[in-house]
Amino acid sequence: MTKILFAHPLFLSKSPDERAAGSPYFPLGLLYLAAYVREQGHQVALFDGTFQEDETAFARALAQEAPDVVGIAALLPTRDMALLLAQMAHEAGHVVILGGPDPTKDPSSYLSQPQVDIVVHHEGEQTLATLLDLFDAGRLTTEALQEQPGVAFRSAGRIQINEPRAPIENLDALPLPARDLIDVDRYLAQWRETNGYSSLNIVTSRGCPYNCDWCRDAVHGNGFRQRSPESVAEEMKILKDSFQIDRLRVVDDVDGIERAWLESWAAAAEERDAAIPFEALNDLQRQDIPLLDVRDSL
Ligand code: B12
Ligand code: SF4
Repeated sequence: MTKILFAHPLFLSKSPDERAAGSPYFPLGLLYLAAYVREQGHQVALFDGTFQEDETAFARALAQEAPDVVGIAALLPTRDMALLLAQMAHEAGHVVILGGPDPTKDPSSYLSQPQVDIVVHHEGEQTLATLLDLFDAGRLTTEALQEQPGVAFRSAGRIQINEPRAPIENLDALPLPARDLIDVDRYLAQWRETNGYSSLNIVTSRGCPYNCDWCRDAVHGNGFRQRSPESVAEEMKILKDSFQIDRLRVVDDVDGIERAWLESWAAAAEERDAAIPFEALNDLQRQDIPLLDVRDSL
């Protein structure tokens, strides 16, 4: 069993814009990864920079958790902090893996930094689990990485970027995000203080069938995959009962594509007393009165 410490390198204390927005969401990608590799038998811990003073808290987490591997997520605005945490983990002797939307877009710009050992690009669950299995077996070597889809690494002084891994087709087979690893109440308190209501994020699908130039190589690819309405409604029920949230934020790449799905979702949520008002990144051209009626029931 390999122990991995995941890290979210966003510190509100160092991000005036995020602090002013007062609407923090913990990135669900890391929680999906943690739930998945935990289910595969690996040990997980998580460092959340959000409410920490500065990066010295990460040094404490490294010492306390003593992980084998450190996995850090990065977006463009958190790149510098992700690389700083990677440096600290590298100096403390851990294997350092970076992943998320920005390393996916440009693995080389991360691997050109010596503190980054491996980049996982695109959807991360299966690739990361394979890397942790290899570590466990003492075989996390450059030779073994040659065979692995979804990774980028340095080999003989050059950066090698392997093909993406085939996407997970059945999203219902994934365990729910490991929200037990974060301080959800702290997030909700922050929401209530700044917005007067509380909100948590949720994923109902992955991928997007469109091809807008600026985001063509999205993390979850061109194949649109949707969870079943029942699985989403069951997760909503858990969130509603456990945290009494006022709203949901649907963080799918794109939504509102399949009207029949939305109608089934509304029915499944009503059946379970799981309906919660939600917001999403939706193209307004897709809206019409019947659709808004469906949404009104959530
Ligand atoms: C929802 C969303 C938001 C929401 C919520 C963000 C949150 N904190 O949850 C809001 C609206 C707040 C937001 C804000 C911003 N966003 Co945004 N957002 C998204 C969106 C649509 C989905 C993200 C998501 O939750 N996906 C679902 C999860 C399950 O997937 P995931 O996070 O990608 O994780 C998977 C893999 O990436 C990988 N992975 C992730 N982390 C790690 C770590 C390791 C170690 C490993 C191995 C793998 C791995 O495995 C995960 C599971 O498969 C993406 C679009 C996209 N397709 O990625 C843009 C996206 C991530 N956002 C983007 C941007 C630019 C921003 C902003 C900077 C916008 C702005 N100017 O303010 C801010 C930054 C916020 C911040 N500081 O975190 C860009 C990032 C581009 C880049 N190169 O980094 C994206 C990719 C949109 C785009 N196409 O340009 N965003
Ligand atoms: S996720 Fe949005 S911006 Fe990206 S390709 Fe799909 S519709 Fe276009």
